[in-house]
Amino acid sequence: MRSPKTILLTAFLLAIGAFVPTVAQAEKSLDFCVEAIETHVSNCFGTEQELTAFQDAAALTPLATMYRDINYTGGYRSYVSAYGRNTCDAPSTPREASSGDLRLDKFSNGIVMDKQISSFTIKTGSYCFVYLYTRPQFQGERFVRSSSCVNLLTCTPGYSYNDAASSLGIS
Ligand SMILES: [Ca+2]
Repeated sequence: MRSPKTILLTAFLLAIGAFVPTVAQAEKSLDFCVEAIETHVSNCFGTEQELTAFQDAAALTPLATMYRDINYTGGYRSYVSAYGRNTCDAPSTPREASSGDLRLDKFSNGIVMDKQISSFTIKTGSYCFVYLYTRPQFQGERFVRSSSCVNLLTCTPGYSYNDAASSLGIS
């Protein structure tokens, strides 16, 4: 018997499938992405308008967004729950959202994310935490925060994690 989660995931994947032809037809660079935090499935588009339309159609609210520059500017990459949740469930899933190697991920402006993140937002009331690691595969120094950080040069006392993250988790 299928669990409610399985049914929800199936519905989500079907919703994604409806957009696949759009992606396949586009010849421009598809760097406007939203990534499902549990499955690591990314949906990428050529413009912010296409990305926003996709998120709206699937009723997706990003739980966290990473930005290349401070003040939530520059290129960005957003992360959502594949199950349509508006909250994180860290107690049962320690690292439900993750990117073990940011050299493989790009911001919306096409720039590789590794050692470039300078600010991030966490959806208010989501109970999500962002974990930044200075080395790939969740190794090295770790920075943890439960609220948005407008400037990684200043929101860490002592040691700056600006332009330092090589992997990240959200939970
Ligand atoms: Ca940066």
